[in-house]
Amino acid sequence: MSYYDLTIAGMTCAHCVRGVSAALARVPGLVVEHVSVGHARVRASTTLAVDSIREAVEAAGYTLTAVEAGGVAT
Ligand SMILES: [Cu+2]
Repeated sequence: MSYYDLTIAGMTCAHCVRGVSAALARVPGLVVEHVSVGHARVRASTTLAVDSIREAVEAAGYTLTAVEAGGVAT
């Protein structure tokens, strides 16, 4: 498992935070650590394609603008 810090455009309020949280929670293999306006931190196996994260965010109506892979989560 690795951390991914996601930068997400289009989020403005708590409603957006809930929407993104729900969308990310539906991605198989993804553990949602934290979501705030414009940002999310998730844990995922290194084999999970970033495309899956991108698709979930975009299906919810937001735009994934950056993904930063963090350290290995224990
Ligand atoms: Cu909102």
